[in-house]
Amino acid sequence: MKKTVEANFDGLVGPTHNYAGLSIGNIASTNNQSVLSNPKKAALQGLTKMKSLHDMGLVQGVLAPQERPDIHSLRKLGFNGTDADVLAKAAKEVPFILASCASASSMWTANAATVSPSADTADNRVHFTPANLCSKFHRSIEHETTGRILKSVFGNDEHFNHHPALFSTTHFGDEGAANHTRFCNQYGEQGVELFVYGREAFDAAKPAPVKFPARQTLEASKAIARQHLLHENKTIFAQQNPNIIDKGVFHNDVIAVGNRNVLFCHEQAFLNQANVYNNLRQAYGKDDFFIIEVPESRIRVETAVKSYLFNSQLLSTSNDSSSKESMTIVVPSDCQSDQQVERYLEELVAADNPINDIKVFDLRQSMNNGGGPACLRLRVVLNETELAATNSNCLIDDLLFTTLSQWVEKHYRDRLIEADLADPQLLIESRTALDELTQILKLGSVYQFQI
Ligand code: SUG
Repeated sequence: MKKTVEANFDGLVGPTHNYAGLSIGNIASTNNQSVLSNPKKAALQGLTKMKSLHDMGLVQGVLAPQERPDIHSLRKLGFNGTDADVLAKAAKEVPFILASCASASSMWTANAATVSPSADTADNRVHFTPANLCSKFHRSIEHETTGRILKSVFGNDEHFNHHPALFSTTHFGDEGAANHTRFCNQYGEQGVELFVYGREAFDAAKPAPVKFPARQTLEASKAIARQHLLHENKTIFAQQNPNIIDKGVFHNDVIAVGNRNVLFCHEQAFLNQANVYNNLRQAYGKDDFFIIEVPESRIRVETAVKSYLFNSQLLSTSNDSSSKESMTIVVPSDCQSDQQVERYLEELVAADNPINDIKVFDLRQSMNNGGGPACLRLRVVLNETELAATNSNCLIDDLLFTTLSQWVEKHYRDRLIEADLADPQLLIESRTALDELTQILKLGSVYQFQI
């Protein structure tokens, strides 16, 4: 078996990072509407996490941000004239739509796509489906550019199979890897893919949240599993508990995380939770499957949403051939602000399970919009041939970290409020920065202003 790794591709925070309160159902986003943002700090916080994972010996990639404000979308809505005219008219008439077109939300690459490793797919290629993100307008305009960026990072047809996003209607609402987890023995072996959905779109009688939207549908998850050529007996569909969506769990990765033989989740994460566990154990097939379930009496769902305990990364720190599993849990510093959560984490790493180390990151800029460590990364399992076929200019090493940090220092503002989004100078700064970035990462022309 070829040496296989799980690479994490983090989204680089874009120059327009701001707090516009765009995501109903995402409590942090709503609560922080109009707070002053710091795009420079946000980007540097993200880069620090990337560098640390690289320093741990993991393969860490970076995905470029998108062109924002998205003048092209505004023009599609009838605004015309020069770019400055478009911005001024949109700011006057529809400030909320301008804010949507200026969001740096592509930074949360857990929502960029669903990825199935070649060990799971019938054509032995790595499959990618960019998420249509059609539940929120500001995110629905990401998938075309996301597709182009993914193709320029994973640009070899022999190893990579790129699909277009699903139909952009809420019947097929798809939020990508945030609702998808893979379990396996070794990364290079066939795994079990778990798709978590919020509702069934074509059956209104089925359970669904009542207060906040269920962003992912079963129909979308099944379509992805079909087009990724997954094996039926290794694919599981589970419904998220609708009650917790109403408490702010807008993606499954806010309440559960998995890696290899470990599922770490809240006891209320899923509907019919015991069935979900049985299905997973059966599909996984070996008896070393760990389910670490946190009871409500220990940590309430609301506390999990606030601290983002489950929006953690579980990183295997032992190599494939080692028999003893060893994992590090990467959590946001917000977990330290809550005593119960902090105490729980101390017990977790001391207990008899594969998780035995904690790494804490200050990701406050992203967290204010509901984006923790797991939101910021897209996992791509790659064997050595596939890794060699990946655009190596997008893999973090000491030099790229320094180059990107300097690039951020040079181009990013350190304060941004909503009124700035209409500033034509911000658009020029953003395009100048991204044009330079495509050269650093050798992406070719991926942005509309370059095509
Ligand atoms: O889609 N927030 C993002 C956060 C995405 C988190 N991703 C995962 N859980 N994987 C969202 O709700 C807020 C933007 C604003 O309000 O300005 C936002 O889009």
